[in-house]
Amino acid sequence: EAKDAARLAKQQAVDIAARGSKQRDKAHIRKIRDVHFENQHGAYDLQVPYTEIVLEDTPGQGPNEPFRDYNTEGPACDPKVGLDPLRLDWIHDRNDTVTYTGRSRNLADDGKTAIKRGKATKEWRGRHHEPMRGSNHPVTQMWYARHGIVTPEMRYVAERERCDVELVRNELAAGRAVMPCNINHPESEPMIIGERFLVKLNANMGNSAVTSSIDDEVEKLTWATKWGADTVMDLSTGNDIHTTREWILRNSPVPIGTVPMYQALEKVDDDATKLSWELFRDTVIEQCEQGVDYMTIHAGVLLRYVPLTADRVTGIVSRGGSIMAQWCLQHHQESFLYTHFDELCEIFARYDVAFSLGDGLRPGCLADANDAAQLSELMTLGELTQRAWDHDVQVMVEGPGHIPFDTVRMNIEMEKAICKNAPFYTLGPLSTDTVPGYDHITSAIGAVEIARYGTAMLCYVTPKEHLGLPDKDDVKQGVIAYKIACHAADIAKHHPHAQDRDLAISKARFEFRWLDQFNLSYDPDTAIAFHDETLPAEPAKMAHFCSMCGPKFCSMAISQNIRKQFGSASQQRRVVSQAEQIIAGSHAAVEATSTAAAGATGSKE
Ligand code: IRN
Ligand code: FE2
Repeated sequence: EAKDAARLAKQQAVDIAARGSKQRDKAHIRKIRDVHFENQHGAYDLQVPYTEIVLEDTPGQGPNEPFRDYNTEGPACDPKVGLDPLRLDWIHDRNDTVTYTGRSRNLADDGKTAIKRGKATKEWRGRHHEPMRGSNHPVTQMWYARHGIVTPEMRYVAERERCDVELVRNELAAGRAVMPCNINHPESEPMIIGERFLVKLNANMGNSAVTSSIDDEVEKLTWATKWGADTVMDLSTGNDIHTTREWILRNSPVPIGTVPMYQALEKVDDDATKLSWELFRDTVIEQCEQGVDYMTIHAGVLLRYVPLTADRVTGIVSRGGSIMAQWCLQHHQESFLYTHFDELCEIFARYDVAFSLGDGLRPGCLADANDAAQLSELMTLGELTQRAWDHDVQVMVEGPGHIPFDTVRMNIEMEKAICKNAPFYTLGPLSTDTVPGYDHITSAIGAVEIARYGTAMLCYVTPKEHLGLPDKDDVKQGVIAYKIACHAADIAKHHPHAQDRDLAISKARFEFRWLDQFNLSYDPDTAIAFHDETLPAEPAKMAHFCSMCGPKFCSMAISQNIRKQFGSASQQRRVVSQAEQIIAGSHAAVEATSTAAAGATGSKE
């Protein structure tokens, strides 16, 4: 009997969840805004996606405007076909690249003209772009920005961010923002990371089992972007690493990041001593050709910094950082990432890959925070930032880790000073080490603080951090926790329009427009499910109460009644000002009495 009850409860939960996501899909309408744009290279119709959240009428007052939301989901597609290469024409029209077939490095006989405007998916598959020989300038958005060229990519993000395109160009030129968009990932929708723009969130995809299918991989990606991930890092290791990444890239509307060191280590059977610059370089080029948009490079882990971690409680907690530290010690040599950094810049400049300078010596616990190892590495990252900029290569800088809350602000301010305002990209930071199982929360607390003072992108942490590989639900929990952190920071920064959503949902709440309240949530499914646990009947979606306080004690219902009784706002204000006069009058009377009393006794207060 107990088993039956449990089964029934489970079925009910499933039904409610299904109803929730159906409700969400009905109200969240994907839309396209057509933006006409011309520059020296051509004329374009940019189709910029956004979501419209349809709202109900306010009873007695009329319709409510749909709410416009930022959307990273991209158009849905068949994973085996992949997305349309939206940026292909933009890239070709710049006339600074050529198209090669496959990895054979043969120039496609028909060159770029073979790919017809508009219907390029099939033709694009199996090819990649290289800068044109003879055109000796970097093909990076930073180079274009610095040369006064406004690209379709810049115009596209200006539309998404609802800001002036000149702000976009200016921030890119100054290095205060990055737009990771490899010329070999034309399927991606341009997205910008910088302090002056909406705070972004990255979701990491974990190891993929050898058996996982193309659909599983794409499913994980779409799941993360459905809940609002702005970029995804593919941290897969294992035999199928190249193929897995191919599926992800061809289906990803968001920028994709990797840590190429993981694949390099795979190639030498996990023996860090066997790593070499040549092997690493070839791995990087392989990923550049595939279309990876940004790469974590732990080039700040120098030989002389490694001993600084000897007395730490948790040593080196970065995977990439520990691999490099091991190599440096075993070879008694400076890191090849550091000694060959300029060559890396030259490679990145050829594909417009952005650096994410890794924090290989980030603190792994509060006790190790802000120590000599962490700060020495940061100084080196500052130096490398400038070197990348000298090559017109885009850079962001990775940051901690675990740090006490009161030192969070200091961390972003140090990064800005040392790395000349290059965008900061942080892992949380976790504000305490004490709650495994809840590290999406311990870290989201630190994340809001670091973002409000200027961190441009937050790397999510899931509830499984320190415990195991996150599953689908953990990914969702992590993304939602970080959506909250990003949004709270946007509001704290007084970012234009940031608070609009709060106003819309609060009005809906006060007016008992339950469906609107659900649909305006970052997670409508959970909101509906929680509401329906106690009041599943359809009429409850219009009721002037919920099961929290019941019908008689709903403060919002009482407030509405007050309005009805005392009428308009001006009437209410009159009542209040009368009350204030009465209060002021009585204060005066009290004062007069006490002054008289004081006078009588001669005391002076
Ligand atoms: C972000 C900020 N600091 C570290 N991260 C992310 O951590 C980084 O982008 C990557 O996705 C992940 C793992 O990096 P390590 O452990 O190799 O440094
Ligand atoms: Fe940790």
